[in-house]
Amino acid sequence: MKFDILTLFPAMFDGPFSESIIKRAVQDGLLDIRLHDIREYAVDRHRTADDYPYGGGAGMVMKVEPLAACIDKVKAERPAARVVLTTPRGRPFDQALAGELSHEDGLIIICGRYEGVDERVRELFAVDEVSLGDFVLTGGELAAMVIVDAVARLVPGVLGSEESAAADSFSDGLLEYPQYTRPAEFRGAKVPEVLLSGNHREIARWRRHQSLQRTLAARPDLLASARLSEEDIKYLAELTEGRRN
Ligand code: JD8
Repeated sequence: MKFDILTLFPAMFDGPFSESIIKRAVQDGLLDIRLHDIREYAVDRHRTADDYPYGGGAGMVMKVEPLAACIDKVKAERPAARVVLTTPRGRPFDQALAGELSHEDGLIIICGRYEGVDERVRELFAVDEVSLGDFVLTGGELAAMVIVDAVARLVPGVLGSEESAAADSFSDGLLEYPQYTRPAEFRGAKVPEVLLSGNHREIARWRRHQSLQRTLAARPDLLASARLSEEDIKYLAELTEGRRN
């Protein structure tokens, strides 16, 4: 899968793609991540990438010419890629969108800065606006890193057979059960007995119940679209019984 990231701050991306799973996937040729410095496409003496907003107001706006020149260049190299613009007004990014994007041939991700990008970028190019969530970042770079990470791990071969995206939180729409490793007791805190029992049916049951409990407590909104069995529904009824709500 090919990622092309358009940014004024390419150095921000040095860290996250140089470690662990993403690093290995790049080395293995499963991912091709390229960074494009938008400032290199500014042709004036000062390589200006921002300017004052028409109509006045606070802050600066990312200029259209350098960004358009950069998009033209990258699109010529990647004609089949989908273009994504990170912005707080975009479609909320979630696991379903990550899955959708992972089937694309390539992604061109535009990182805005300042107060945002000149509106004509959206007008002139077929861009899909994507938001990480309802909070404010200083620019689109961190959002782009999150999108690359979440999409890349869904590309076949990126996760080893050890990992595997199938059993994740969200694959069945519930939060994950608690995890433990050795030692069996630490500072008096014990690993639940059932996990040491070797009874795999009981372990699976316990984990499912933990997932249901946690989802009910922290994210009850997820239960509406979770894939639940008759048993799950019974268990949830038991949990909510006596709460009288
Ligand atoms: C891109 C500029 C900052 C945004 C004024 C200063 C995504 N979930 C998210 N939160 N914030 C962003 C995001 C913020 C950005 C840019 C993404 C470019 N800013 C601006 C508008 C209001 N501030 C984001 N994805």
